[in-house]
Amino acid sequence: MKTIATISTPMGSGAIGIVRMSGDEAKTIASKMFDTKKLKSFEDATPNFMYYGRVKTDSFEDTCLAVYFQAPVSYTGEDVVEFQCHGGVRLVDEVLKQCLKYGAVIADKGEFTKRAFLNGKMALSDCEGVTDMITSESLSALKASSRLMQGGVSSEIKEYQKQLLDSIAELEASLDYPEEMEDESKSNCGHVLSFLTQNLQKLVDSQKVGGYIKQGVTVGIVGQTNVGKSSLLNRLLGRDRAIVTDVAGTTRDTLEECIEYKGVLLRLVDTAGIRETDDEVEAIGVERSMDIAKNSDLTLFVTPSERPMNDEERALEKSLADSGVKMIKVVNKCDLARVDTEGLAISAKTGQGIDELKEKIVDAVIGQSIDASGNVITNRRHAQAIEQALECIESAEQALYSQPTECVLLDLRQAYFELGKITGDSASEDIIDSIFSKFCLGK
Ligand SMILES: Nc1nc2c(ncn2[C@@H]2O[C@H](COP(=O)(O)OP(=O)(O)O)[C@@H](O)[C@H]2O)c(=O)[nH]1
Ligand SMILES: [Mg+2]
Repeated sequence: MKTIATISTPMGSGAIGIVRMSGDEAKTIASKMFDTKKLKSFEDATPNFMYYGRVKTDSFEDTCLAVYFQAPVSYTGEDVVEFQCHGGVRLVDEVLKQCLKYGAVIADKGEFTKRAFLNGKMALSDCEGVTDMITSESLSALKASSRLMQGGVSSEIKEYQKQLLDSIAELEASLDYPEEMEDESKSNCGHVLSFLTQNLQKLVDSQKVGGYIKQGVTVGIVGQTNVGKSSLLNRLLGRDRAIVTDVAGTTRDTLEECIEYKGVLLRLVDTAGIRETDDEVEAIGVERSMDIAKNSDLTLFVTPSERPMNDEERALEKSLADSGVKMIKVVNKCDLARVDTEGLAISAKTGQGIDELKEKIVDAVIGQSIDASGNVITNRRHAQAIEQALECIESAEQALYSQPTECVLLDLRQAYFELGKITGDSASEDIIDSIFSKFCLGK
């Protein structure tokens, strides 16, 4: 394979800019353009050792650090050289050009990681963890992707593949022996299949939480006018973002702001108070509020504490509950008279109950799963492969005592194949290319 080179730090001026090469020629190319007092030639570089020296291009010279990683103990599994130069846009460009001039070719997006995959350094799902980590917006997303990258998911899947293989081998062997042995193998296989179904189903179910972790949780704040929705948004944000007045109908449009709580990204959406109105603009706002109320991952239904819930509020609460909306009933202004007590008492004014509310929000959508050591599926592609594998396993279970063993074997092999799409054993070239094309340059 050709030696590839690219700039691995973001475009722009910075303290340091890194130019990286991977491939058989990396060290030879580096030795033509980098000198250090420590070595006669960079060809003699000790692996994993940082050298201070000068990088020379046709147009200029700079002081620079260089490091060599020897195959297979490198990110890509090939010989790798990294130059850490001063981080000027033109500067790193010139260094890269020099690498290309001496025979390297420019790397595609994600090509370093793709080579790591092709050289067996990482499973495909581990590689996906790398980009997920880079694009993580919250701590929980970062943790889940870091777990993915470190092989949490791939090693679990590989374990299930191993169990499938063992079952396949046992069933195949039993075909050559008398019937008693086939019966025993079938019974063993039945146990393995129900174990796999249970565990794979757990992974599929974790998808929902996985989505919350990756994309954040949308929290709609809804209720009638003047109940303190905008004040609650401001209090949750810790700053005055939304306009608050005692004029009913102040908020007309929806307004979204994010906070992070316990590592989870919460997308808070303040809405216009829901009421009958003749005002055309406000009416559109009210329609949007209903949309948010119904389509959020979680809805905070706010009522004021100084009066009992009125008929419209009860009707609204019922209609939301009927449409399956996940809801927390919040009673605001509890610093005033306490008449309505059906819900979590808070005060946007004094801050009372706010921490408890945040806790409840995260608890309602993520529950205990966030810190659990279990793997969470955050990737649709992985979920699909597991769902396919589950279908095959189910079909194998049905066939086990009603069809010839060969039919069962077909299903088991297909299940094995489906799981292999996650780790990359059986992913098609198209899929692999499309995954790496989403990587950033230089990764
Ligand atoms: N006493 C008290 N007043 C509040 C509280 N929250 C909001 N208010 C007042 O209620 C009025 C309406 O608040 P606002 O946030 O605009 O309500 P919204 O229409 O639901 O967005 C304003 O005068 C706020 O100062 C609270 O917790 N306690
Ligand atoms: Mg408001």
